[in-house]
Amino acid sequence: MTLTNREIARIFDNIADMLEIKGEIVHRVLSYRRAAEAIRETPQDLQTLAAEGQLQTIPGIGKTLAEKIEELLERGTVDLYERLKAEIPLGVLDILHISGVGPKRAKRLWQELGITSIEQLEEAAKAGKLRAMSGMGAKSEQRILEGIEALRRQQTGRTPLGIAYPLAQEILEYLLELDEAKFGSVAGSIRRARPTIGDIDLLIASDDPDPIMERFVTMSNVAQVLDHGPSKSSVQLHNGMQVDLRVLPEARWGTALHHFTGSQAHNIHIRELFLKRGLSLNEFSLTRVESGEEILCATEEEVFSHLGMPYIPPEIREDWGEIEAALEGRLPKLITLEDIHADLHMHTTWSDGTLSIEQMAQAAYERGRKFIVICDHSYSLGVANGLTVERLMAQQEEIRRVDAKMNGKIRVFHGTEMEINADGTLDFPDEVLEKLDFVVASLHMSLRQPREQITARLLNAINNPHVDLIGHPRGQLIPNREPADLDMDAVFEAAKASGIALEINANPHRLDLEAQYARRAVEMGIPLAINTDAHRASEMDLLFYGVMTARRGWVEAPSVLNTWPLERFLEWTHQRGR
Ligand code: DGT
Ligand code: CA
Ligand code: CA
Ligand code: ZN
Repeated sequence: MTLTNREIARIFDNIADMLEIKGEIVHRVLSYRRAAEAIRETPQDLQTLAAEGQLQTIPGIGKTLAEKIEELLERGTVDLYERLKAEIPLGVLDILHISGVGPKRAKRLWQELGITSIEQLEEAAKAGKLRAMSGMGAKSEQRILEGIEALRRQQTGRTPLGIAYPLAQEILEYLLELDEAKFGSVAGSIRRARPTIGDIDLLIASDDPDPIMERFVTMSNVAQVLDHGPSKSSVQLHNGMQVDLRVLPEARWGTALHHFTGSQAHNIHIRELFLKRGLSLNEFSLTRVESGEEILCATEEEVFSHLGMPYIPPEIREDWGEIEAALEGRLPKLITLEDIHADLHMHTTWSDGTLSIEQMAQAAYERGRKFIVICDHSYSLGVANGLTVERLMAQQEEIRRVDAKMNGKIRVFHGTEMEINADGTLDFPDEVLEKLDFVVASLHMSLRQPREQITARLLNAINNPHVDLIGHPRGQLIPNREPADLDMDAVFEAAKASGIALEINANPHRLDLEAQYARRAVEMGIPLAINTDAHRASEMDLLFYGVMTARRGWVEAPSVLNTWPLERFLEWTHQRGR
């Protein structure tokens, strides 16, 4: 298979990057860089040019580079590239492409901290581990995280909810500091809790928009002002995200918030219903089509009530049946954060967590949890320092000790997050699983297996009577890793038959099960658990993302294990043979 122009250009770019990391003379680096650029712009096939002996007609390509191209076309690689690759991991080049990280820094991250991929860098920056390197501090860690975010945006065009949501809140709060701003809200896909976000939409009620707009377009994280007016302004931030701000009078708040929350499909359906009643709806108001009379709605409740409907929560405004349900008085009573008082999946220093069992228990207690299950990884997940049977049993002693020490303030149970191996086997035999209070089984490895194989693997875990919960069932990572190719019909049927529960992993990188799947699970009567999978205390605060996702999936509190009183939870596990 012959390399294309693009592939050859890419190899030249990689060579340039690697020479730069090695500290080669600028001239040599540049010659590869320019060649890559010229090759990308060459309209003819390099193969054809080579056959005609015309490679040197490309600007920037002399004898040496022409020979390299010929070798690439013939062999698919060149010695120089192979030598460089043996020396420098390719992942280091990905790091080089993060804005704010130059070749010197990429090299030091690799050599001093052993970081050879963007994922590792992200993990280290979040954990505050980059500070160990001279010249790096909390600020530079933050900038690197922003750079990673911007790079991912270039690839997918969307930002994870876990990034966009806190950013939107922060900007809104900053603007609401002004006296002219009466109140405000995040709107758009963030308010609907979509797992990924295109742009941020903010609304503020005010009679005096100018100072608010001025403060907005001059924020320190603004890279470019796209639009600056009294009712609407838009900016692009340094991380690449666009933010739209609308300022409007309080009397029109309801129609505006409803309009800019969307979804578009929901809005269109609602507008049709209004038209049937002789009313036209837009972001400013309702208008009687015949008389032209305007009806203002100061709240969203008023908008819905003009259609004889109760308030529809934003998370379910997707035209997935919520409008019919509202009209027929059968909207679900969606679960709330307050309904949850347990967390059934978290890690400690026994595997890859950052805190001890006691510290995690304390942190959970401080957050109002009444019971938790410690579920560290099992031994097949070597990278996560997974537990052997011996260590698992030693851990149980410590858990019992901590549970006793907590003296009923919070109950601490012993579980595992058991690896479902690539061949479908499970890490612990039944007689070990019987000794645990709760068993989570998860897929982490070989997620790209073909559908039949990976489905059979998961079914094997579901059908094991000692497994209580499947952790993050589909294995996606937001925004970059697609879910595994599972036959979800088969998964749901097996789950139903075995009485097992499925997880909504609350970590915004996962949100797995996603809303639509959670909804199907509930419709089939399969219990769910909303867990943080926390590896540090701060990750316990991400629970609300799981709740938002559940709400988006029409989930009500009784379907969720974490809302049950302890006695009911224990009864459920006992019924399952514990
Ligand atoms: P995103 O930003 O791609 O994650 O998704 P949204 O839903 O935030 O979309 P966005 O920012 O384009 O617009 C925000 C809301 O404004 C959207 O959910 C519905 C409303 N909207 C915007 N443009 C239109 C439109 O052309 N027609 C209708 N019916 N609604 C619109
Ligand atoms: Ca948006
Ligand atoms: Ca928008
Ligand atoms: Zn986990």
